[in-house]
Amino acid sequence: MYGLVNKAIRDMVCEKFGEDTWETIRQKAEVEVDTFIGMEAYPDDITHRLVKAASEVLAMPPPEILKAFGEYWVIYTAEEGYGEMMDMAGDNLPDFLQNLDNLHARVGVSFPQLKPPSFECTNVAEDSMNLHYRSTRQGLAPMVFGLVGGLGKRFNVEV
Ligand code: 1DX
Repeated sequence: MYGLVNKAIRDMVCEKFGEDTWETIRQKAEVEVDTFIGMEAYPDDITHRLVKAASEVLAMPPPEILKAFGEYWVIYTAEEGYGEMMDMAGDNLPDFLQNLDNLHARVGVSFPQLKPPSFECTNVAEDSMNLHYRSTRQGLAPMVFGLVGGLGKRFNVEV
């Protein structure tokens, strides 16, 4: 995954628990890199090791780490250079979710190593829809609950 993801994990841990906790997690994960480059692709294994180590150090199950990270990602990317892109994706929850595949397609033009997940919306009604998440990656589904929750906060709607 692009370094932006690992950088976001690092910044979330540092923000919520401090640099020392991050250092403990990084060492437990046997990750050599400390300063991830956002636009560089890293092996997915690094991300998975960081999540596993964070779950051990923080005594939280991995799905909870992933959920918290999903919420954080929505705020983080809006503040770390992708605010305009996020604004363009829609100004309400259903529009945003229906535009996610386009957003990823646009990112993928500049960053060909992106492996975008797909979010398909069906049965879109006034205040409900079915959201189908498909990914080439295993194990990240709990993050999607956090992502959608983060979007709910962004658009001031209950999810
Ligand atoms: F509901 O893969 C709201 O590396 C949502 O299954 C869901 O393959 C918002 F570094 C720049 C860059 C780069 C911008 F410069 C990513 F290249 C992308 C910013 C999306 C904001 C997907 C990240 C693939 C990396 C993936 C969970 C789970 C999608 C993470 C969340 C808006 C993003 O994101 C899975 C990769 C961006 C960028 C957004 C994602 C890769 C999402 C959302 N994904 C890279």
